[in-house]
Amino acid sequence: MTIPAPHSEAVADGHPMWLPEAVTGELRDRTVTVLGEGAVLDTLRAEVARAGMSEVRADADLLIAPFDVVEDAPEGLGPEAFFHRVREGRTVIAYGGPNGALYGWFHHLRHLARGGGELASTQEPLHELRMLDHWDNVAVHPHMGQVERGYAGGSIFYDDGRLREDLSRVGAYARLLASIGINRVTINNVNVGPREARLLTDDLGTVERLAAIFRSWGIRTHLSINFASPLTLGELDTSDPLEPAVQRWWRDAAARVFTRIPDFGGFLVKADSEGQPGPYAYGRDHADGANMLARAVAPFEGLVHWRAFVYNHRQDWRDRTTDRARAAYDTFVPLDGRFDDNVILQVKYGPLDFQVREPISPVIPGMTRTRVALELQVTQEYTGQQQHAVYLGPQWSEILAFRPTGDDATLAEAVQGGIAAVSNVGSDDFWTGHPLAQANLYAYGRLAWDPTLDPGTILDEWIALTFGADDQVRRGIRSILDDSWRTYEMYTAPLGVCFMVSPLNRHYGPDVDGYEYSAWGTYHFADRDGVGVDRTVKTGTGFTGQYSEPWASRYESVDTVPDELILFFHHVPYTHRLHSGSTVIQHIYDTHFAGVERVDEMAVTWDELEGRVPSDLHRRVGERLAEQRRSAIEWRDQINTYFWRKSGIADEAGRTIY
Ligand code: GCW
Repeated sequence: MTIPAPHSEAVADGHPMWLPEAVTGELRDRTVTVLGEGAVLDTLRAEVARAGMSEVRADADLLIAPFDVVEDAPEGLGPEAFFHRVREGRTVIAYGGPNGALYGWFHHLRHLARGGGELASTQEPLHELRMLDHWDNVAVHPHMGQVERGYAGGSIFYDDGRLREDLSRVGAYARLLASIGINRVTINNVNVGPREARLLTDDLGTVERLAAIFRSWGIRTHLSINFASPLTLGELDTSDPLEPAVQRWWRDAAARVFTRIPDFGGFLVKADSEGQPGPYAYGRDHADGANMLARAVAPFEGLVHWRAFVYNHRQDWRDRTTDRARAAYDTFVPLDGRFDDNVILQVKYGPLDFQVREPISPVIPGMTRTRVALELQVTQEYTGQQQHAVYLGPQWSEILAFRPTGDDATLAEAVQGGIAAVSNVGSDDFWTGHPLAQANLYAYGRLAWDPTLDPGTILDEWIALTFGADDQVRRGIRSILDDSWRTYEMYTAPLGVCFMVSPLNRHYGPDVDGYEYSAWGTYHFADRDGVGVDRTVKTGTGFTGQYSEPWASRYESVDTVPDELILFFHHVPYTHRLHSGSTVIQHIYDTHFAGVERVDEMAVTWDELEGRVPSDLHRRVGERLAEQRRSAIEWRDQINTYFWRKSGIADEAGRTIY
């Protein structure tokens, strides 16, 4: 398919992200038959009309129909599955249920954008639950703003205390999410303030309106709740989960929501975590808390996503026996088997907090009798805050392909509760601040659908759907984004040591000791001889013991730990030699110099695309690359200087260190 020359599409609302009108150009004036009824199929009918297709009763160029009426369609598949065949100029999309029909349609658009041709493909998502969480506040938070860790302007839902009047952008967003197979959305921040708590009570109308928009695109809506609501909303004097009045309060609250929103998804809960209330106040545990809520939503087939992000955030840095990395496992693994079936334990991919490099959280393979969901962060809190071009597809793909017990199931297969991630969109004209960060949202959806997809192929899809068929654009953006995650890793905190970000500047930019003497439990322990955290069983915090074999032994020994994680697991001398052949100190210098050089190359490549992508978008990315370069140099120089001063060991190549 040819997409017309670059232009800034006239969309009142800003750039259309992927799926500009041009994508469906080839379908104009073609005929289609759509069989089936219901809200999602109505949406699909509007889609084909929008593409300029006309509906006919028979002999259409495109037939969209349920599996059972299509000859040689596959059998035994679920409602989200579809079969897509293009043969001799005719296209068939056979579907299991309405969502499958929609997903098949978007699969067809992807196929056309990448050049079309004959094809026969059957698809079904690995996981039933593919979710995006919004950390959007209804009321502007004094420190966190409208969207916590949001880097793309305001919220697309709320503005300064209320639901936006114009929700057309939410509709456009829901369509984009449907195009990548997302079927669940949580519409408010996990840190639930007093204004947000009212979404569950007198402001249910807001939830209802958003749910109606998402529903038409096959997406179910969830709400983050505050565990102490019965108490803080002034109705009871306790929120003890074992107290019958509290249980009744939640049952009533759930009944109210489900009466108005019958396909409501359920509750997401951050409890006893970073100051949020929870069951601990009453001497109860997380299973008591989660099950109480689960029983309130169970009659309506609702779910409770209970987050495992629980640790002591008021730690004394002098105390070497407490290890934040251990916290989630120590808290939740003893509760394995006690959670109700409709509880999903939502676990961040690493034991700390969405760092550029962490080992997999041992909680995920450790909870064999609990439904566990993997949580990723599309919003780039610790990966450049949508100022830096960092394509996270390769990181997620590595996480999903990890084999927690050696050769058995991958992590993607092990997470029975599906996948969730924090969204990165906002009111910004380009949706994501950095236009190239759209690729992360796109990739998240695609990997949640099929974790085995190649991140490079996913990029090709996103590029084709967004910029059309210009191969120079494709090659340019691929060369900028393919290794950008590793580039970011090169110029920031080295070898899995984590953090080193600025506490004062909201985690943006370097501050090597910024968290070193803080209460947050994220330390690197650099001294004149070495750096890293001893988390071994033998001499350290014992964290490596939370893994199964082969990882427990592999991480325990400096001889077998992967280079990129050595400082997460070990405190080693600067002169320690890595598997790569380099010493730790020389590795730090080399990667930091090379990282900045790679950013320079990214900027040159981007310049060459001028005139081939919309000019406003070209300008925005250019500005962000300049900031990325400035910031990368700052990282390089602060990290290199810090370690040179600590170690007194010079750079072998004699480059400038301050
Ligand atoms: O990464 C940290 C963020 C907090 C966030 C928290 C969490 C919503 O810095 O802003 O709070 O994680 O995941 O709950």
